[in-house]
Amino acid sequence: EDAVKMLAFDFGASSGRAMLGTLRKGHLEIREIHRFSNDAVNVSGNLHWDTLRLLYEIKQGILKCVNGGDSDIASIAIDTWGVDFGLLDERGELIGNPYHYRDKRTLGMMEKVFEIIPKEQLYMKTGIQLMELNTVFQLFSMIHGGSAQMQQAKTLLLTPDLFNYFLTGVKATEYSIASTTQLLDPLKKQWCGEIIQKLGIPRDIFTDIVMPGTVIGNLSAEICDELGVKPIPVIAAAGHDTQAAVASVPACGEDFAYISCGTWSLMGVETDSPILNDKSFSMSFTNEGGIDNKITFLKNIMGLWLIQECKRQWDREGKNLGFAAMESMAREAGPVSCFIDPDDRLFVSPGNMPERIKRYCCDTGQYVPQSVGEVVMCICQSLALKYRMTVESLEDVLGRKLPVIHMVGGGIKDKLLCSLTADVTGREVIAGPVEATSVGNLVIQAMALGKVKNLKEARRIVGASFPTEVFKPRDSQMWDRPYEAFKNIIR
Ligand code: LRH
Repeated sequence: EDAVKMLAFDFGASSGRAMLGTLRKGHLEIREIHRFSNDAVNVSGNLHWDTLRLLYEIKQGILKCVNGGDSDIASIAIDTWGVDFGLLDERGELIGNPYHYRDKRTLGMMEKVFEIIPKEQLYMKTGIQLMELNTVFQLFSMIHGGSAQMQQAKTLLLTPDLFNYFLTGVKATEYSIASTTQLLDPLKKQWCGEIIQKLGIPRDIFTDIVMPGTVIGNLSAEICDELGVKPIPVIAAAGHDTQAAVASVPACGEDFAYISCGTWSLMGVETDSPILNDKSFSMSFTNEGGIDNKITFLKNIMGLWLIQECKRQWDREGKNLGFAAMESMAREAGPVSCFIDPDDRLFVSPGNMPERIKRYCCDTGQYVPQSVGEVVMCICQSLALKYRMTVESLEDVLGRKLPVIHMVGGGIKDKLLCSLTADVTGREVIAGPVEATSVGNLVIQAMALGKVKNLKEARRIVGASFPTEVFKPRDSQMWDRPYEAFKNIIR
């Protein structure tokens, strides 16, 4: 029969999973093989990823898949969060522990870079939203601080490419993840040599760019030996999780807005070419490289990080609440008249989030949320209001209406957030699939294997294989006044 099996590894900032996908007669079935938490580690004041543990989990995933009877997988692909990287020395060994994009070393680096390259110029040349966590500012902080690691570095590999290298021994940079660095020319789809050179970053640490769907190589002989498996092809699908998620949006037409809901909320549209003008710059939209030559024109919004980080604090205090419990407490609390700007700098770093949210409300002269339910409600309302602001800005830049919003990703398990998004934006929300990134990763693998023609067909397959839930807007006018209050708070 014509079934094809593929294995997807999807690493988010808070958890990772291995998903087995089976594509049979235009239908994709997924099965979770392995799931694990991804915990950032603070070492002497610096925040790092536990990269070697993640490699261990990849091996566990492959083993569980093969030992569970599915040794006949056609390919493997890995997607991860954006912007972060590892450095290799001249022998190809990893130098140090890769840093987390929330590490404080980038503090103040944007201003320093803008002294060398004015911010409008940096935006127009890369099309990327100016955010402190971008690779460009991470690298500059190392150059500026005289980092010994940087002096030793021969190769830079972004996180998914680093894992591809650990698995195959091949060094390559996949285009979608490269575009998150703010060092890529979005028109030429090549490294922006001028920016790299002006900032004093060594040009030769960057490897060649390969397009999504490229076969990187087979599992290396050492890995096959260690795991007792056959050499399986490793594909650079979309290295960037956000692009995998967008590829999974089950829309039929071209005209849709999406929100990829995870640690971040990535909200935008798909376009054929980058939008680089004064409006896109002043509204802080990013042009990231996607699948099938598409550009995702979107905004990074803080997202469920706010809730995840509250949960971590409440866990430390011994409250031990699940996300579902937190959601029902928020429903019980009902609408609260206090709002935060989810993207305020105050909320970027890890720590006591409920306390910071209360402080924000107090400093802005608003009601201070008290209970768990009120804090969670304050976050969900504020996110929905930010989505409304973002969809209105998108319509402004594009000059057309966006009546439907597709929400995908783990965050849609929070139905309060989905229904608030519909109510507050006054737009229909179509929610699903939940496993958007893994599903996107799998359909891109299927495209690479020649089993799916293009993105359009991939989306049709997703639509036919996974359920969606529709949220119609209710009482939207009720949110007009809160929206005005919200806009005043965020300036
Ligand atoms: C979401 C994401 C996002 C990036 C951020 C660092 O997981 O990839 O697109 O901006 O992580």
